[in-house]
Amino acid sequence: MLSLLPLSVLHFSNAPSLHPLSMRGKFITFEGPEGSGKTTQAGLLVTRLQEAGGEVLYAREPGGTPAGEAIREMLQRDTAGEPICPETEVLLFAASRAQLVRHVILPALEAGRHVVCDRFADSTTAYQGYGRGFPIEQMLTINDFAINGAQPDITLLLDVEVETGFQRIEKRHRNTSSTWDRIEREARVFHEKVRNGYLELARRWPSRFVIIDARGNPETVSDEIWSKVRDVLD
Ligand code: T5A
Repeated sequence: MLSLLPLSVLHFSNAPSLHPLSMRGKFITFEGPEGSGKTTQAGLLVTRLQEAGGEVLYAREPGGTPAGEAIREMLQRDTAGEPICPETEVLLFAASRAQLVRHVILPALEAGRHVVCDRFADSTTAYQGYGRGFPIEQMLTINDFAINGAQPDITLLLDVEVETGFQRIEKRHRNTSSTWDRIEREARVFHEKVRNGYLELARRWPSRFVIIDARGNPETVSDEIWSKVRDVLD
């Protein structure tokens, strides 16, 4: 859900400019289980980065390009007209990502913009790898092919109990009359595996991942995120 951000997935605050490699923008990704507050926090971070004088681009996954948004519809809303098999699901997420990286993320970073991405490759490892049970190393190989070297400088893992996340989503569905999407409808045990998978990934790459306790109010969580992101900007 894009609650705090304009419908457009692109967030250019100024005209494009070219920078040497040393001036590349920072690539910041948000990860976490359903309802952990990624979209809320991504919006708050974009504002803080802009207030600090940065040019920032916001993107989300799946989606963020015309092709990616079409894939998103298929994945979220079952628009394919047939059940999506798990292998196809992996490849569709990867296809959306490959397009986003090449058409949006890498050009923005090379132009000196920071990129804030609402989910990225770790989502595939967590959901399709740990959640669905595909071999983790296979997921990592597919991710590497899709991301073309675009590794995040920092990954903010918003960690919250599955139950808490679902209470938030439930409330949002009640307030906005929206409906549960295909992956939200998965059993709680699937979402527990996803959460634990994320924590495993954070143990595997401690220099890239930062675990954020996402149970607090949005302002407290945002302050903690900002203190971690500032370390990367310096
Ligand atoms: N997926 C995605 C895969 O399976 N594999 C992949 O490779 C990729 C990329 C994407 C789905 O696709 C799956 C994962 C997902 O199931 P999505 O619609 O983009 O679907 O869903 P999510 O990314 O999960 O986004 P959500 O909107 O569901 O959750 P967020 O972004 O974590 O939470 P947010 O900020 O929208 O907040 C949810 C609600 O909680 C409130 C908000 O106001 C909102 O109503 N809230 C808080 N309430 C209390 N305290 C706080 N601190 C709060 N922060 C937010």
